Amino acid sequence: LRLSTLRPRLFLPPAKPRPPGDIFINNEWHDAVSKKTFPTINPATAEVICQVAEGEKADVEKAVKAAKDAFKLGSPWRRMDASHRGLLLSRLADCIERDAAYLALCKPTVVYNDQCAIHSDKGSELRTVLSSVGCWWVCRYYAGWADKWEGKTIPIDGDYFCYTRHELIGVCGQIIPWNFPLLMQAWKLGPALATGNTVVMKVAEQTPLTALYVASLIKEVGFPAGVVNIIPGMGPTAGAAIASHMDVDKVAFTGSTEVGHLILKASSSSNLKKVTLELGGKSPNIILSDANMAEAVEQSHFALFFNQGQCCCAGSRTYVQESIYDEFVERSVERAKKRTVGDPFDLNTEQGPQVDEEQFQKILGYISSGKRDGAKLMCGGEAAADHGYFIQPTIFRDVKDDMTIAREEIFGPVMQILKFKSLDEVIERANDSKYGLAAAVFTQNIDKAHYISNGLRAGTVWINCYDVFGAQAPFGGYKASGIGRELGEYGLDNYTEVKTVTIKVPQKNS
Ligand code: TXE
Repeated sequence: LRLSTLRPRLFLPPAKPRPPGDIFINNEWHDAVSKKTFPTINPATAEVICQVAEGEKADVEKAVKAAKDAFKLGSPWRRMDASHRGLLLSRLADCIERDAAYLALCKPTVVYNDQCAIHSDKGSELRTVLSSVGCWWVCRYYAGWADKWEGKTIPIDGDYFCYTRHELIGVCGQIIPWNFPLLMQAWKLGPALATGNTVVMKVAEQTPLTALYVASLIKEVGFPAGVVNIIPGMGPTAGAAIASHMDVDKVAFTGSTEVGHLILKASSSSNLKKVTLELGGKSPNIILSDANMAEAVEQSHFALFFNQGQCCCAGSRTYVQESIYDEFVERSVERAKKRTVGDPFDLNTEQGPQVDEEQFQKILGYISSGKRDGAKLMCGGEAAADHGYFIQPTIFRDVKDDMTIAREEIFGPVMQILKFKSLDEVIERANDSKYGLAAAVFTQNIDKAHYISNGLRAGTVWINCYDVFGAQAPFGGYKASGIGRELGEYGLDNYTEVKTVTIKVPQKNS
């Protein structure tokens, strides 16, 4: 993606008042049944961008009915060749790639379904948005799987022929967060559609706009009506209605651990729908004394500050071996002070605003708690502008394991640097968390790297790197960080029922 070629596309018409009708059901746009709307806010200015239809239970009912109808035997979607499902996903990837400029750069307007939407509700810095527009890779990856997700023939005893079919689960509820709106949408839609399911997705109330634009692309590429339905709305109303719906066969959720508990409860008290969860983290990032210092400092900076720290797998407990602790802290502070905070649409900006006022206040609260608990504030610690939700890159040293800032997910640009002596000690301390999403080790000693990696209770371990993702490699959490895996072949399991078919045959021969 060359920015120079995209620039002309920035000169788009000014924002028009948007007509209502942002709920995407049956490939059509609907008002909320209640006619309610909610404002979506530009976090760089704290100003309202526009109003968006607010879906609730009644809208979820409509969407689930559409998804259920699209899933009926004999429907165009059920009759479609698997290879054609793959083709549609692949075309969706093409369209997202084609419109990457709109999705990533458009502070002004984009058109979807003859309406205008403004795309600055996330306020992420441009480079991050550009990388999350890379969600087309995920769609393309799963497009390839559509006609390759094969069952088996199984040699059971007796005069029988036995095989398995990998079948769709049915209506899948998908509830996504705001920190990577496009990526989260692609991570959920890719495997669900490749395996032939239908979808009712609730997008985060902070970031509805890009998801709605993608809805218009879903229609454009020709997915049959009702296969994908997208509802902007609030968690306790629209989200909860999906999680407890008797006709939703599976729910996939990414968000807070607290809401993860609610989703499981809703499943257990409704129809025991299958549940996959991708929840919070407090990921340890371990720097051994033999690590390449410059590389470790830069990668640890990236591990924590990437996407304003709003990353479930942020390296938010930086454990540094004692002999290099002071130098590491000093160099990390130097790096953090150089971090450019500002206009998220300026290419030189490294850090934009936090997503909303709630997150902004929550992070400032954690900074106060760090100071109160006796951690030493080395830089930052305050709001970075007098408007919008900007926070200074912040570093604490002398952080102890029992401090709140070392135990809870801050989800902001606040780095905790802890000291350790030995490998076994750091493994034990790293694992002493309710979370287990990701971890990293920096060392030049491969034996130590393996020893620590094998000892860590985390779904992903990076060695001498951080936040390296591939559509092909699974991602998900141990412990309270989640249930199930997304991405890769493993991600298909979560959207598949396995049916065993056994046929009596006159005589079996080996
Ligand atoms: O999350 P919520 P919030 C963490 C991070 C952050 C904290 C709170 O620590 O500071 O969670 O963020 C929907 N039934 N993560 O409040 O509420 C909601 O509308 C059904 C980590 O934004 O969990 C949104 O679509 N759905 C995380 C989605 O859940 C409900 C990413 C996430 O919102 C619901 C985001 C309910 N009762 C936050 N209540 C990650 N793992 O990446 C809310 N929702």
